[in-house]
Formats: sequence, structure tokens, C-alpha cells
Amino acid sequence: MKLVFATGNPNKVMEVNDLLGDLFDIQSLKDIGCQVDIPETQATIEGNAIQKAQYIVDHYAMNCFSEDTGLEVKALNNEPGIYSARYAGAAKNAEDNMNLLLKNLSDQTDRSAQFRTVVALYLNGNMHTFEGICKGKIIEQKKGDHGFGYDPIFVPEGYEQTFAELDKTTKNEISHRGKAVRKLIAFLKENS
Ligand code: ITT
Repeated sequence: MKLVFATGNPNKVMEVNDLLGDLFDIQSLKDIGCQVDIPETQATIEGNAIQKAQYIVDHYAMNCFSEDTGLEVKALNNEPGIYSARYAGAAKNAEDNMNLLLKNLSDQTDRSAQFRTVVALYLNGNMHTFEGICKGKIIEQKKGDHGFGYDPIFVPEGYEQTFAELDKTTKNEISHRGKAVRKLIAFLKENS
């Protein structure tokens, strides 16, 4: 089955491709000639995921999926949340985002946080969503060089290492994205 993955983030593509393997024929935005930075203007992670998939439906009329992810930090009222990519500004710079988060958390003792992913799948006329959550905490200094985004400052529950220190197989086993994508795969296997 042919499915477009509506993301401009190559790190997401790598992680999701590792999970999907050869099960489906995944097309990138580039493959379908879409060079737009798809708008994300909704107030929730779920709303943004649906908006990205709906964009492909409206402009290309193809089955597709997208995902939106936010880092929700308890002591910061669940921020950066929907602003995770552009927390420190429109440049979407991961180092700047982490530095700002560490600064905003510097006087907080509760450093608990979670990543939340919502995958939105548009399949044959219907939209479906799948959620994955990974709980953990924000540490005080960056560690590791795997992964992307906030991985160097996030330690998942039950582990001592950050996502950026863990190998990609372990991250996919326990991560927000891994959990949401495994629900997507189960649904697709039953419905295609
Ligand atoms: P698309 O919207 O094109 O898919 P994006 O990078 O803009 O790509 P999001 O809107 O979902 O993606 O932004 C989420 C941001 O949160 C992302 O840019 C990273 O900075 C961060 N993020 C997402 N998943 C992450 C992960 O697994 N580990 C660390 N940081 C992550």
C-alpha cells in the first residue's frame, strides 16, 4: 500500500522507516513534489497532526499519515508542547531550544516531562489518530550525540542515559514515536 509520510523532518523519517521496514510503500513529500512547509496552526498536538495530513488530502488526494510531537514539561505548565520545534524562535534550532528550556527550568526542582506524539492517518476517506507517550525527566546538562531535538536532555523513565546516549533501536522500543507508530502499524495490518 502506498502512503505519504507528511513530514519535513528527516530524523522522523529515519525513525519511522526503521519501524515500518518494508511493510508499506512510503512516499516522502519530495517523492510527491511537495516542497511546502505544511502549516501547523492548531492549539493541540492532535490538531496539528490532523492539519498536516489534511493538507496532503486537500492538495494531493492521497492516503497519508503525519505526526506531531511535543515535549511537555510539568513545571512549565506542559510547555514547550506545540511550540517544541520553535521554542527559541522561528529558526527551529535544537541547541537554542535546549538552552532556553534548561534556563527556564534552572530554578525548578520538579524536572519531570514527557514526549507526546500523535500520528494522524488518512485512509480511504477517514482520519484516524494514534497516541504515544514517553515519560521521563529533563537533566541539567546535555549528554550524547544520537537522535535529534531535545534528546540530549531527556532521560526516559527506568533509564540512566538520555535518548541521545541510547542506541536508536532502544529509543524506538520505548519512545513516544515508537509507541504511536506501532499502533499505526497494527491498524494498517488489520485494515488494508
Ligand atoms: P514536521 O512538522 O514537518 O513533521 P517538525 O520538526 O516541525 O517536523 P514537530 O512540529 O512535530 O516537527 O516539532 C516537534 C519538535 O519537537 C521537533 O522539531 C524536535 O525539536 C522535537 N522532537 C520531536 N520528536 C523528538 C524526539 O523524538 N526527540 C527529541 N526531540 C523531538
